[in-house]
This record gives sequence, C-alpha cells and structure tokens, in this order.
Amino acid sequence: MSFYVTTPIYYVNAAPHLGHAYTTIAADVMARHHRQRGEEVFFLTGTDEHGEPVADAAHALGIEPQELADRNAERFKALAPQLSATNDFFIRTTDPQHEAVVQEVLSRVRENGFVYMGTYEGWYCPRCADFKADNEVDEGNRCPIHHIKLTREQEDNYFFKLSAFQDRLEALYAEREDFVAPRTRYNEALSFIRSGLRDVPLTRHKLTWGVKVPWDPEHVFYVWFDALLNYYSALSYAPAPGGVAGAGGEAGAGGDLTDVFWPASYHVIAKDILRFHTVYWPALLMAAEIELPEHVFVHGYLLMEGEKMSKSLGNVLDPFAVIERFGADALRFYLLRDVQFGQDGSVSTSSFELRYESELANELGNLASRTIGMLSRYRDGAVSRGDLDPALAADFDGLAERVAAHVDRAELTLALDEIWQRVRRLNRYVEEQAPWVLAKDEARAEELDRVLRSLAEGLRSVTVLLWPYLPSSAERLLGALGAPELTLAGAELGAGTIEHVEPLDSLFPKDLQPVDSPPAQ
Ligand code: ME8
Repeated sequence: MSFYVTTPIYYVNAAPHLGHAYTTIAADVMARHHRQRGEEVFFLTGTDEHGEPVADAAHALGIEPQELADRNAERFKALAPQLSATNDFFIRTTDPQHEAVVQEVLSRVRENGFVYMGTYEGWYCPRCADFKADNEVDEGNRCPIHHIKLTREQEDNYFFKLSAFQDRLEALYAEREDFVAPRTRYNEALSFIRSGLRDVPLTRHKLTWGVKVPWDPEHVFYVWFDALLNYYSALSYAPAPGGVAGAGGEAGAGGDLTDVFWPASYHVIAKDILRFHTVYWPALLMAAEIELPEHVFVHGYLLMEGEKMSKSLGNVLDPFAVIERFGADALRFYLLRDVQFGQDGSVSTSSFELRYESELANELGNLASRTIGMLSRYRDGAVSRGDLDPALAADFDGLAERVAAHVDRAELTLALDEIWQRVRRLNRYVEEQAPWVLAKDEARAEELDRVLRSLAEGLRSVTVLLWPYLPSSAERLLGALGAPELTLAGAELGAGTIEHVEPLDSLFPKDLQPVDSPPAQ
C-alpha cells in the first residue's frame, strides 16, 4: 500500500502565514496517520516560484525574482519543521529537474494535438495569476479575491484545448464521485465544467520569469501549468523516503518514485484554487496520458474578522507567535478541532486560548496527570496485568477503524472528535470509579488494579490515535507510559502492555502568556 499526499506549492511572493500552515498541518496529519498504518507514504510540499505574482513582488522590492524566490523559499522550507510537519521532500519550481519535466510533459500535450496559437483578450489578475471571464469580475472590474482593479489584457499565446475535455471530464465526475470532496466542492467543479469549458492560455509572451517553452523560447509556460506539474515531477527526482526503495535507484539517492507513488492519493488545497485542481489538472493529465490523482480535498478558509486571511489583505494571525508560546501541537490541534475541516471557520486568539485551556490542559492534560499520578501514588507506578473493564472496552470497540475511515475521506475534524469523545469518556470513568475511594479499602485492591490498568490502557489508546495531531505531546506521554509503539493496530484497547509508568511534567501548562501579549523581556 502506498499513500501520496500533497499541499499546494506556495507562492514565494510573501512570507508564510497561518493559511499555509493550516494546509501543511492537515496534510501532515494524513501522512502520519497512514504511516501508522504501515503504508509507504510520500508527503510533498514546496514553493511556486514563477509567474507574475513573484516577478511583480520582486520588482517592487528592486530585486531579481530568483533572489526573492531563494529568500522566501527558505522561509517556507523552515515553516514545515516548525509545525512538526514531516514532508518527505520540498519541491521548488525553479529546480532544473522540475523544469525539464514541465517541458517534456507539455511538449507531449502539444504533440498529442492539444496546443494551438491564439490571441487572448480578457481580464487578468496578476495576484491570482488567473484569467477571469466577464462574469467573474466584481463591480468596477475588480478581482473578487484581491479587490484590485484589473486590466484588460491582449496577448498572443499558445492555448491549451481545455474544451476538448468537456465530455471526458463530465464522465470522470460521473464515474468517480469521490474525485473531489467535500460534496459542495464536487458540485461546484462539476457545474463549472457543465457551464461549458473554454480553452485557456498555456503560455505567456509578456513574461520572462518562467519555464521556457521548448518549441518557442519567446514564451514561458503560464505559471499554473508549470505549478500543477510539481505533483508529478517531484517523484522523478526526490530522494526516496526511509524504507522505500525508489524504482530507479537506491533509497535516498533520488531514484524515480513515480512507479511507487503515482497517482497521488490526495491533493489537499483550499477553495481558492479549486478550478485549477479539479478541472485544468485532470484535463492536462488526460492530454499528457498520465493517470489521474485519486482525490482532491478542498478545505475552507481560515477567516479573521470574516475575511479570508491573506498577506495582501494584511489581516494575518502569526502562526509563529502561537508556536512560540504554546508549541506546534497546540496550533495543530486548534486548527483541526475548531474549524470543521472542509468548511470555512473563524480563528482568533481568544478561541485558541479557550480550546487550549478547556481541552488540551483540562481534559487531556488532566487525564494524563491523574492517571500517572494515581498509578504512582497507589502502585508505585506499576501497572498490573489482567482483564480490562468490559464496559470501558466496549466504548473503545472499533475506534481505530472509525478513525481510519474518517481519515480515508480526509474528515480530519470528525476523526479527531471520535478520539476526543474517548478522552472525555476516560475522564468520566475516573469520576465514576473514584479510585481514591477504592484505594482506601484493602479488600478492593483488585478492583483498583483493574480500574487503573483500564485507565492507563485507554489513555495509551487515545494517545496513539492522537499522535498525528499532537505528535510531540503524544510521544512524551507514550514515553511516560513505557509504550512507544505507534502503529494503528497497536491503538486497539488491550493491544499494548503497560508495565510501569513514569512521572511526567505537565503536557499543556496553563501559566503561559496569551498569544497576543508582547514577549517577556
Ligand atoms: O495559490 N485559509 O499559492 P498561495 C485556508 N501557488 N487556507 C489558506 C488560506 C486561508 N486563509 N490562505 C492560504 C497558490 N491558504 C499557488 C498554488 S498549487 C499547484 C499552486 C492555503 O501561496 C490554501 O492551501 O496563494 C490555499 O489553497 C493555498 O494556501 C494558496 O497558497
């Protein structure tokens, strides 16, 4: 079994913000979960470095696009580990290997008869790097996303015959209802297709910052076709992840991983780039005779004060400030817990702090410290062997499978909720069983043993399942339980044997400063 998940490649025209962090975190949760299932996993992220958004931003700063790209690519590259994201490769579209694949694939598209020379006339947003039809622009000819005034462009370009794929795309959507999720996004993509596809520019004449068109070096490829191909090109030169031998070479030596990981299992994106991924991308792959990805999952926007966060709108919540004060785990948890994955959701420092305190500190943190504390106090840390409480075990029955089924559909918030219900169940179990009462009565020692064992095992089970969301905290906690095993099979209640627990410092300390207070001097 192999699993290949991607994030969009981010524009290097600005620094990373919470929106980028969100998609990377979500893809990382999926990658980690699939690794727990023992699958061969490849997780790709990277940067989109060509085109007008980058060229314009560089010129505004008085530097060359390559310099801006180098500078900001480093910041995106550094973002992933700060989020505890475990991407297997970081692609940059200025990588020469990527550029060669773009030229090769798009030449094939031309040889297959899907490219012709034409004249484009219409609206163009340089921030979106997107051509817009008359009915897609706001009043005053403004971009509906960036609110900037658009210019009408006229340019001789090579065109991609998107219209030739009308029937095949409709057939794809009819045959594979899970190609795009959630359903609202599937419907949106399908209705765009049904409204009638028009051919789109494949190259730009006015621009020089891009991949050169091999059959006409006066042109560069339109940045979106260059960018989309990253998902495919990366596999041809990325080093193989640990444990996977590349088809064409040694693990780690840059073997060709295409045979192992293509087609991609999931492209995770937000709705701003839906049309490119759900219409242009499958059509382009069809034109190049490359197999289509399995799923595109379209999540919503993180909103601040009701508007999509973006650098150009200047309303950005700084993920680094949150990480610095609360750690990456808390950010990961908050974003996937508070905003239903797939829908828009408002984020704020106050709702973050509320979740941190009420759920991470008071629910999971307390459960861990109570469980370990009682085992230390009453049993010197030793966990007895024997049966688990059947009533509690019944509440955990099939949990790992349900979580897996949700993650298979990229329902990351629902999967987390399944787990969290068990965290709450365990806290109720402590209250119901009142081990402190049992501990006072020698005659009930066996009962106490069973309660403590059931608690410890329940805690271990939820912690294994929480690992993709809270990797550092989960590893610390499993370390204290003496049960570092992370596989999903091992998440079953009763699958592990905890013999002895060790004391643990508070997992989610409460005496942290608020997110938006100035750092301590
Ligand atoms: O579009 N809420 O790059 P980009 C949620 N280079 N997600 C958000 C977000 C928000 N407020 N803001 C950004 C591009 N994102 C192209 C992609 S792919 C072949 C080329 C995330 O830097 C989300 O994943 O504008 C969105 O789709 C992506 O960042 C856009 O990043």
